[in-house]
Amino acid sequence: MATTGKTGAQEAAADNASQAPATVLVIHGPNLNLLGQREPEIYGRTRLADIDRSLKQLGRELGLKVETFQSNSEGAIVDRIQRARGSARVLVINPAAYTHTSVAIRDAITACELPTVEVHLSNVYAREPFRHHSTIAGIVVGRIMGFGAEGYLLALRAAKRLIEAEHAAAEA
Ligand code: CA2
Repeated sequence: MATTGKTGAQEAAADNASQAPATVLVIHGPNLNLLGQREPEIYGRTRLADIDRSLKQLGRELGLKVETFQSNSEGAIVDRIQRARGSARVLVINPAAYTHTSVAIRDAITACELPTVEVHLSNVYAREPFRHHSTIAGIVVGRIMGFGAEGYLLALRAAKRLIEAEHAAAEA
């Protein structure tokens, strides 16, 4: 896909001028399609479709367009991140198990140059040691974990703040 070649601040200025709502892309990694159907003691009873519906509703309230994407495939997630460059303004991602293993997803996030918020339903530090390492922790703006499905809504509010900060920087 062609990119605009603009910086984040230039994108912000363009959004402002056109009054188009900024797009936030939310990506859910492998097995999150099972949310609410298995292991509710760890991941809660809320289904992924309910999370996506809540995100779109909050997006409307915040003046944002929310696009959601789930895949069990690392390559499909990399492809979706690449396509977001130049169209989305912020990336919110729960890479699920790929959090702990994927250099490819880390490299895609770096290449797309989008400010990124990492989300986890559970507090990974209260779980097995292999969940303590995140390949993307060092390149994201911030991480939200341990608040269940609510964490995605907190991340969307954080995304709104990031976009507002870019607008302010573009106008300064
Ligand atoms: O806490 C999180 O959000 C995780 O990213 C979830 C991943 C896990 O591998 C990470 O360490 C932490 C697992 C997602 C699997 O989701 C399921 C949902 C329902 C039933 C089974 C798995």
